[in-house]
Amino acid sequence: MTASGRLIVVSNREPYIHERNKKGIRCKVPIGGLVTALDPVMQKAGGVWIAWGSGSADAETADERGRLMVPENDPRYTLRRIWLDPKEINEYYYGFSNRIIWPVCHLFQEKARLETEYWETYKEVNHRFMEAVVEEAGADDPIWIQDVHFALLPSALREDLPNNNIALFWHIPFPPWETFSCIPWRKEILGGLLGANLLGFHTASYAANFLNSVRKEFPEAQVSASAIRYDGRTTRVRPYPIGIDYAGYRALSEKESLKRRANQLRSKMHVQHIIVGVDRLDYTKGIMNRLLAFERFLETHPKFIGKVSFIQVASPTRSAITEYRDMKREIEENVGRINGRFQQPQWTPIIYINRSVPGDEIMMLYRIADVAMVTPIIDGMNLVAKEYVTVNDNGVLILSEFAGASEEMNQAIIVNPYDVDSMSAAIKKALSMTSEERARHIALLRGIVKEHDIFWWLNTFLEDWGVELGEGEPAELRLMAGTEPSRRSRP
Ligand code: GDG
Repeated sequence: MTASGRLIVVSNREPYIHERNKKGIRCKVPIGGLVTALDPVMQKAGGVWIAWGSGSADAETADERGRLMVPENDPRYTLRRIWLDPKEINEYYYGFSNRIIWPVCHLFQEKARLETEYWETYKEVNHRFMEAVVEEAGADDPIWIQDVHFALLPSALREDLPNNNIALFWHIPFPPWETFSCIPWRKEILGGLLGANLLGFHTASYAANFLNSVRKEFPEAQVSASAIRYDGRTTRVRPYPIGIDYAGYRALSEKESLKRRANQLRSKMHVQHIIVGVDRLDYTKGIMNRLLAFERFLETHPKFIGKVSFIQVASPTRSAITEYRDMKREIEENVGRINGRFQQPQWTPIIYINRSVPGDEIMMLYRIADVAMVTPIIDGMNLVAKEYVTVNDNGVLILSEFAGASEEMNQAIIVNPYDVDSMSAAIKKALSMTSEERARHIALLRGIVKEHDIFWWLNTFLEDWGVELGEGEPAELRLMAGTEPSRRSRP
């Protein structure tokens, strides 16, 4: 492996968002697996992260080219923000990414809105990002593109950067060709991806689905079990199951203040058992069926009435999209119905939290929950499953067989998220396990998460990619080399 230049990361969501409110400007770290996973990597490696500047105070906290150093209190790398207008946001992000690629890749074809304007704007925005990458990248800089928002970027970059090492990681499932092919622009999307030297997916089956789609759409390509030779270029295609910052989560979970607050919360709840679910409020996450399974459990095991509460964090996401608003209404109606059916003056069956909860409170919920239900209908990986077993010392994980995480974490209680009865039985099983059984269960799962943490994922990916990252130059040196300090305006 040879030493490489600076790492250039491209993603839709930026890792630091500046928002203006009545009190002034606040810097937020957005929720979601991608930023959770990649920020520690960039903090270690340095480089440039190019992303959509989505915050109301993003422009005033960056320089005239949209650049600033992050994180604010310990600047380690450059964030280059790209500005999108409302039409672009609507058609490229909410439209193409979230109403075409997202539902189709999660096997919800019937939710896909195959609008040509979405495709046209997606192409334009990919072109804009391409220009920014060309401006930022030197000839030796590896370019790591994140996710479905930039499928056209690898090929688009080849005109100006023919020899750069380009990789793309696809964070969601890749469906079978029979499903993917409902997208009219499927060939252009696949062709765009083939500009990369390396394509990563969470699981072997997603990688196999991608390879098979290329076989179907590009019969002239030579496709092996892990590589494609097409148009004079080789693209390697491999599975890399993403992990979490295991040591970081462990350290947090062992903080005395967190333990104390968690114990206080637990004792205030006056129930014997707590079950937790933590998800973005997305139709892929299986929240509705999970609530129905909890209802079925109370119905069939009435001795648990008054003794177990279900805490569901459903953090808001993509609420501009009709399907998300409809699903939210349906879930909230059912929370109300189930609570109305079972509630007692001293006890609430389902505690439903529909806002973004601070990270330390999520940790507390993980710690106090005897059971975590991670039951997506389908999910690329699912980091919540990994976070829970890392933070909790004596709990039980109920995991969907259709979450990418179930490939590695098959010692969890594995369920079919469509099957409400079997999920209800899984709750019974989890709540009946002895403390020793639970301790063994969690230790086994934790071992897997520890072994395949985010740094394992990163190192395995980089090694296959042939990229070696330095420790990152000190921030001062990079400032001298041309990055303007951000113009902070504070009231
Ligand atoms: C994609 C793929 C893949 C959630 N609510 C709150 C909150 N969270 C945090 C969790 C976890 C993350 O967000 C969600 O992780 P997922 O893995 O479920 O991610 P997606 O956003 O669906 O992302 C997924 C991932 O990419 C990585 O490749 O695993 O399959 O769909 O970290 O803890 N965090 C806080 N408040 C909340 O209310 N603080």
